[in-house]
Amino acid sequence: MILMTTSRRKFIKISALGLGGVAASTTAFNMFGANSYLDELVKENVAKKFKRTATYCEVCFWKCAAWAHTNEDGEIKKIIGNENDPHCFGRLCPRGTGGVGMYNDEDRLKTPLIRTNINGEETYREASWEEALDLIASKFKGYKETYGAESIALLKHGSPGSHLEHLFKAFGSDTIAEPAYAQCRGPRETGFGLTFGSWIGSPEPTDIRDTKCLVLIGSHIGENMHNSQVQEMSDAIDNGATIITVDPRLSTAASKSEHWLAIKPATDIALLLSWMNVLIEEGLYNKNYVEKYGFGFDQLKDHVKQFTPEWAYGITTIKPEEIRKTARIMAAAAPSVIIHPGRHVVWYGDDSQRERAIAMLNGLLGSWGNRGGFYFKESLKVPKFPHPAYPEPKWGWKEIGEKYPYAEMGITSELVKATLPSEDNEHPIKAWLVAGTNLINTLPQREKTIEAINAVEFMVVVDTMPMEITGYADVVLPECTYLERYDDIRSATNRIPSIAVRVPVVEPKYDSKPAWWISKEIGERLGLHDYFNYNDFEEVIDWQLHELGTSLEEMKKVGVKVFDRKSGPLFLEEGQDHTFYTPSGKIEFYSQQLVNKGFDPMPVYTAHPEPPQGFYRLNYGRSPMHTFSRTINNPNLNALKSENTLWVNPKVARILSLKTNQEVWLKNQDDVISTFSIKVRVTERVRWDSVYMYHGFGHNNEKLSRAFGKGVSDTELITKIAVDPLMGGTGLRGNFVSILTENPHKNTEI
Ligand code: MGD
Ligand code: SF4
Repeated sequence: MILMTTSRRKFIKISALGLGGVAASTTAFNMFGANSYLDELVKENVAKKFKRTATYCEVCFWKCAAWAHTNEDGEIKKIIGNENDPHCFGRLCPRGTGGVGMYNDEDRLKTPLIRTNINGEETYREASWEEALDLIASKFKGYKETYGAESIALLKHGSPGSHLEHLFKAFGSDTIAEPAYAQCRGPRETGFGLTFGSWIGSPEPTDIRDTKCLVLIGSHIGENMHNSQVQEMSDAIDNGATIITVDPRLSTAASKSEHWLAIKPATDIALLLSWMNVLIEEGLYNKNYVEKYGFGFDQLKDHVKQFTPEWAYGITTIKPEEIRKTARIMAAAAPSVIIHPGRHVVWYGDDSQRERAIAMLNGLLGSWGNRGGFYFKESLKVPKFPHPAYPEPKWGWKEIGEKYPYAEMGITSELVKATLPSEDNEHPIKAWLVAGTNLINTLPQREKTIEAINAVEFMVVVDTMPMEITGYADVVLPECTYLERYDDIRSATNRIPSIAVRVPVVEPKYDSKPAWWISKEIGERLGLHDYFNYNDFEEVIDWQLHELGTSLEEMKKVGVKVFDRKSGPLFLEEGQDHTFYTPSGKIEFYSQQLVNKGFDPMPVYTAHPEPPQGFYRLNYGRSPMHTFSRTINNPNLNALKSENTLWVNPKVARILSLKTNQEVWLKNQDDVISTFSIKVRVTERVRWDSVYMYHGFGHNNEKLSRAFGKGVSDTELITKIAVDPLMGGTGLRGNFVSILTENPHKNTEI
């Protein structure tokens, strides 16, 4: 079955209207980890000739602070890391240095577009901002009058999201969700929250630079390229830290590890339970720490007694001696050991419990609050620019769809469901505003997403690029890129609190505008002036910075400002009392609150479906050169990696007579066939029971001139999900594919 996009809301391939493009720059990059002497030289030259402007990167969500350099003609020539930034330590990753490609991309959205029907044919016409914003405001007013403001949903990601969230809350809608929760980090926040009473957050409070042992479970630092984390890992390796990687694939991190445990996919909880068994049975856990800070250790001891390495071997395929050896290495390093929580952790539906097992293992080793383990993070609270209190919505994301007791943010997939017409839907969603998220390549079960898009009465998309999602909109608003705008002050948790500013480096190209302006303009039309009581976002930032004891003028000069910690030391003192934000005030090895809500108090292993004969588990991950689907068309980053490949084990290649570079198509368990082909890469680096590809490729909008048709989209093959009963995360890794060597679309027009 090929998923086509024909419907009432016909997908329109937005044409490259407006001004001609500026030539793409594919200059050599200052690659991450490059020669520091060269770096200095470049910085020096750059400082002499060019003007520098403070910004922070939006290529991914690590938000590294940077200096963008422009020449006398106002052209952006270089972006380098801000030397005082704890997120990047003065260096950007290759994606960050390629950020200028977002600005240069000639395929960018150039002007507002409104869906129209000409001679029975749906198309877009260019519109003025005035017309597009008036239309949106009048539609929003209408929905509010008839169904309540709550019936308008915001689906968002990244910086534009916070501006639009302010608009939505001022208007009376809290029907808001983002994929960074239920498709990404949600379960780890639940698992760690239940155990330590604290979310992990971003950046993760992992003291990697001082660790003696780093355990990565399906988290491929080095490929997912979160800047300071990668740099710290490289320092830790230089300092002799042991790296243990648990991954069915020899990832870059695994290749740098003393121990690569090529686990059978979907069995990680069994390994975690048996590691706990070894630590407890051999008396290797951190006894003083557990006694002082732990709750429910005796129940845990009883619980894991049965989960011996021999038991785990039969499930995980990891040999008992390897399980014991690695548990002892962790214990020897403790408390300077990190079992990393990972980031994209929605895998098999029992993800919050797997994350809880990871948290409990850290608890047994005493790494939480200890040097080389997890530090106590701190951030600075940026005061809100004064505005009236938000009205109280009658319902919002919490009331929609299935209820998940530990959901703490909106669940995108539930918003999608609530948009589908159904008689028992008490809270129907009538309109969507989508900002900075390409839902078509982001949400699993694409067919359902498209069904919801067909059902929604009015849809606005705010994006910088003609991504797939824009082709379904009624109104498309072109946002300018992060290099052309102000955004919120960046304040994130870290060892020390810091703030960074994003100042426009250049004027917005074409007829694009920043999200703060779009939100304000819609807000003014909706009668919400008091929530947008400023002319320019510069005023908001300057006011906030003065409240923080600095100013925009100063921040333009320094880009980043660090502050002293106020919450106390980074780590626990020997024997120090400490209260955790859990019901017992301790680290909860046993969770009564889970029992009260009908869940297992401690994680258990459950077998997950296996690939049927002739199928392989579809495993996917990040390319170090790209972020999701957003960067694939970026001229600089596309030049580094333009398509994904299918990693296939030599054993499988032999059975199917596959060769490296051979073109194949994939068909999943629900008969969905990949739209495009993908080239095979035969490699021992992947297990025989799974295949692997980078996420984000396989774009099907021709207007993405570099990305169209290049590689396969993992998302289109993810038609089956396993939902986490604790917080609603959508487990994506239970999909299986067979490999087709003949073009299945030979006689079909795609
Ligand atoms: P992208 O596909 O990169 O990721 O989900 P998304 O954030 O939706 O889409 C980003 C969109 O933002 C693009 O349309 C881009 O053009 C637009 N954009 C970029 N910059 C700006 C800007 O400054 N302003 C505006 N208005 N728009 C901008 C990511 C999500 O995907 C996450 S967080 C994870 S961890 C999951 N990963 C994942 C996976 O690995 N595999 C599969 N199959 N699905 C996944 N879904 C999740
Ligand atoms: Fe940008 Fe790389 Fe930092 Fe992400 S890690 S914000 S892409 S420099």
